[in-house]
Amino acid sequence: MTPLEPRPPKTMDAVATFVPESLGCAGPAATAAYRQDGVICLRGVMGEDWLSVIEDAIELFQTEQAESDDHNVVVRGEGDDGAFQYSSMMWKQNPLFRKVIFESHAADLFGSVLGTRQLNFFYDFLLIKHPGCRSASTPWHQDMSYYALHGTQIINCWIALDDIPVETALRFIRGSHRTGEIFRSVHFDPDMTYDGPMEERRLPPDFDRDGEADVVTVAMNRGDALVWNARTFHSAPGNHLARRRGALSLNFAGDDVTYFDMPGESDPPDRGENLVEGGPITCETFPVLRSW
Ligand SMILES: O=C(O)CCC(=O)C(=O)O
Repeated sequence: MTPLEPRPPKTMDAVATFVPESLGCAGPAATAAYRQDGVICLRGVMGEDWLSVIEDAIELFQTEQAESDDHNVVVRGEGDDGAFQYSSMMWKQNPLFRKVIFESHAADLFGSVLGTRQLNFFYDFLLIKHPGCRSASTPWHQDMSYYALHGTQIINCWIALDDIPVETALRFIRGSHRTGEIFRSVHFDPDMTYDGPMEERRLPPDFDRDGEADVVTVAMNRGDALVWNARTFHSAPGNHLARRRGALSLNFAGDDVTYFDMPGESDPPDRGENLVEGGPITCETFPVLRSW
């Protein structure tokens, strides 16, 4: 993996940051900033009560499930002390991740940002940059490139499980969700490619070489969350720290989202049950969590 060159701090503005109005509502200022910028940071969304359930879920996953799970990917860069591990759709076999998704206030809070009448759960995604996975940078990408979905109301709610200084924090291109263009999927493992990628789509621009790019970032505390639109470009450096940089991302879909019978490999690879091109996505794999 090629480490990202750190950008000079003066070229990076801060992600708009809010304290939620209540456990289940981000508030109008947060929603307006999400619409405008395509990314916001919400402070203290998960308390230690839910964070400890998430840690137990990870423990169960690592000790009993990860090894036999096809969705679990471990990438170790040459010379790195630690690996970059990521896994999705854990809720299907892990009752503790299910508890967080179905019983916590997450759906209320994140659904309030999306402003939708119905909220479907799309998938869970665990990302652990183990200590010293220095070269495990995450390339510039839009989540939407990987999804077998149409629509604009898809959010990634990325909950920090550790304190994350700017050196290892995510970076976003402010407002990039509004261009309408979806670019080609790029693999997080630089030695891998997706089968049958949609080649009519352009490859993502290299924003690290674009001095004009409006890059925003934010340092996070354990329990804070970033909420971004699936079309917003983002990337992240590797982990140079001697401690874990972990996150649990919960991905939700709203009213305008329909199934895309995408040619080639999607990520997550799960396509739901009996979905048809342009039709609703509600099924066992993408259940409705809330209707308002
Ligand atoms: O944690 C990271 O480094 C990358 C996260 C990300 O890009 C994603 O969840 O889409």
